[in-house]
Amino acid sequence: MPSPRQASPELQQAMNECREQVNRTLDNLLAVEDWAEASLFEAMRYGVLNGGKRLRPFLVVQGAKIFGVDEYRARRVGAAVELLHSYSLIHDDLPAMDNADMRRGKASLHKKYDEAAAILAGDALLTMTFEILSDRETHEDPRVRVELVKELASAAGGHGMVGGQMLDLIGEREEFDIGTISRLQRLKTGKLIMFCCEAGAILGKANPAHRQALRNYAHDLGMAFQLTDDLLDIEGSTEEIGKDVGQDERAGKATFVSAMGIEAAKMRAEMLCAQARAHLKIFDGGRGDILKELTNYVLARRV
Ligand code: GRG
Repeated sequence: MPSPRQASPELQQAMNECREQVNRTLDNLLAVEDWAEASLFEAMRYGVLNGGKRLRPFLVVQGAKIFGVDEYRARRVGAAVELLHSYSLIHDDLPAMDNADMRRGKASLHKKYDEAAAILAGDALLTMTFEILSDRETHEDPRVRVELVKELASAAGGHGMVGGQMLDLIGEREEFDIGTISRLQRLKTGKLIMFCCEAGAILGKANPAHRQALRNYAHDLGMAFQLTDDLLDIEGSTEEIGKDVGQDERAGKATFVSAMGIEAAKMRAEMLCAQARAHLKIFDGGRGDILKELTNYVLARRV
């Protein structure tokens, strides 16, 4: 198998800059004052501002850039997605789900605080996501705001991330075929990543062909990202990924790696990334180049 290329210094720099800007946006959105319920906001801040690659906001910002969207707006949408993503990680770590003590190299939220705080912080982050998307500051056109809300609700709900999480839990006690594993991963990880890329097209009122190209790219990138996540659970270290490794195997989870083996999973990730890059050919003048380059980061990532 060819070894994955490293991400370029330009991509690393763009990702670092975006992460810092998004962290500032998140810090502002989660400002806490001397309220009686301030402890809830402390827990929310802990769950969101405790590291994280901010890959999903990067996808929103880069997708939006293709269509010349104002970066402030794109960053708001990216930050909103990150709040929702953080909620999913907080709830995923709860004893009723993955029962994980560590997240992003630190104590998971229910370990740092308690289970009630983790449930409520997650709930508040999820609802805040939609408060931000529906705010006029995100886009002046209400149709754009409604579309963002609808598409994200659909990506994150019962036929999206939450449905995927349910399949993930069922997969701990049932044997899944490769088709069901594929569905699980598309719902749990893929749909949110697809929303991120599509959000740029929604904000920029892109034509249907451009919007579909981004959806196709995101589908393949998301599946490759999940594959590398499964591989890191086997081949990574706790220091690198900031959580316990070997969790999937211990929980008897159905993944592509358990179904196909390590080498076949790596080849599949390579193939998906090549396919993802091909979907971006529709964008002229190098407008899709940074997203193309991102596929190398996904293949090479150790975190
Ligand atoms: C509890 C409703 C509910 C959903 C949970 C996202 C999720 C669904 C579970 C997290 C476990 C997991 C491995 C999901 C696959 C998606 C994934 C790779 C999440 C981790 O995303 P990263 O690597 O994390 O972008 P950071 O920490 O960088 O933000």
